[in-house]
Amino acid sequence: MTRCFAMCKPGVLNRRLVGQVITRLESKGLKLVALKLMNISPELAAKHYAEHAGKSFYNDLVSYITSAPVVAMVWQLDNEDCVQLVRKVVGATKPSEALPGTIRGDFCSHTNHNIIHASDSDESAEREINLFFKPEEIIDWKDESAIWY
Ligand code: FUP
Repeated sequence: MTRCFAMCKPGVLNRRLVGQVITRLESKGLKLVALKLMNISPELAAKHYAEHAGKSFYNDLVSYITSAPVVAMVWQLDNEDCVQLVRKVVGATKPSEALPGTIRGDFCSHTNHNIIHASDSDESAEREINLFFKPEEIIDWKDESAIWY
């Protein structure tokens, strides 16, 4: 079993796109095991984006991610491919490189507002899931339809 942290970024609620983003990931067969509407504090933003501290876009990134509520999610798959699969559905970081059919390819046009975050490795997934969710907020429900995906 593997997991991936994902997050609808500020603006997605305003654009009424949360349902469509979740639908893309669900339709692929990914299992939603945690979901939370929340505001991100500057402290949490700094921890989440620690690897980007000092980069030219860092300050904009932190002020954007703290500017409005986000939808934090944990997705799960019963094999080792969860992060890779989520990132395929999400698409490339730059909307100009994200293929049509991906979430970023279909719903955004600027890198700094690229609609969704997804962990880029199993290690960052574990770190980010622990940053955003308590263990009891993750519900690994029994999935009787998994054999069909
Ligand atoms: P990703 O893993 O695809 O979200 O991409 P990164 O971790 O490289 O970047 C994190 C976020 O920083 C992106 F979602 C958007 C922002 N960013 C910029 O604004 N400009 C850049 O040149 C690169 C990233």
